[in-house]
Amino acid sequence: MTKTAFITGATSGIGEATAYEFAKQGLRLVLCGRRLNRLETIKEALERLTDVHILNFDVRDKQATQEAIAGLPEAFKHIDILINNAGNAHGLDPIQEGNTEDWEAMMDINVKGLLYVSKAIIPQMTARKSGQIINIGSSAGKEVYPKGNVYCASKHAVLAITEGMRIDLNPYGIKVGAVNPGMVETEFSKVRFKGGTQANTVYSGFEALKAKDVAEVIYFAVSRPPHVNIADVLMFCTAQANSVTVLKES
Ligand code: NDP
Ligand code: 8X3
Repeated sequence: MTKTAFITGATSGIGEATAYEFAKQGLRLVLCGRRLNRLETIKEALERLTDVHILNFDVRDKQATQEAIAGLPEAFKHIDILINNAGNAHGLDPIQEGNTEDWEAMMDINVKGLLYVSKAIIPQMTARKSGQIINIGSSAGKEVYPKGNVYCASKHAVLAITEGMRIDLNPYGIKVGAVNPGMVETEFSKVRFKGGTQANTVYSGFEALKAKDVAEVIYFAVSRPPHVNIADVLMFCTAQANSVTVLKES
């Protein structure tokens, strides 16, 4: 039977690339994000390959999240795979200079939003005793780097939530894992620096991961046989050794 995958943050970057990768493999898709025009364009492109439904909501809004998922049409209600990807960094400041609105955005989207989406979808997985959840963490969830403070905290939380989910959902046979990339060239830095010029140099002088590189690993995880769960993946581009060690051309 064709599986249905629910991807948050599918309007750009890793989420969009995952949608393309899954569509190529024939998975039915529910794609989410706040930018409706992007969702519509992606749906139009992918409908040649698979069935696609789009949901336009902000993961910070608990009620909108619950209602969007509860209102899914019959053909898309049965969700086999949840990819919790929506998220971003907001700002890169030492803690003493941090902006509280940036802090709230990161905790509300990366942590609470992931929980709201999961809460709305997990009950059908426990009822069926099957399903798979992949949370997109980060190398920033494994180590803290200068000025990363609250973004790193949000991704450490994603890792803790992933481990907690894996334990609590173990009796139900639900697979839970995290894919944790290092630097990926997406809209991420444009969002982090609010469109400022700092974003222009983040990926210069080396070849960062592409969104497709991460999407391929996510597809690998969801295409394993029933007895195999990819629990945790840390992936970097070759030039990156950890959060602060990146070999750049001078
Ligand atoms: P992008 O900025 O390209 O994509 C972020 C996605 O999240 C967009 O589709 C955006 O959609 C969605 N999103 C953001 N805020 C909300 C919200 N409040 N409600 C619903 N959707 C939202 O960045 P990436 O693809 O790089 O990021 C995807 C994930 O990967 C994030 O969790 C990020 O932390 C993680 N990551 C990124 C790395 C990188 O270097 N790029 C490295 C490691 C992890 P829209 O704006 O339309 O709502
Ligand atoms: C994104 C990677 O190093 O910019 O999660 O935090 S990093």
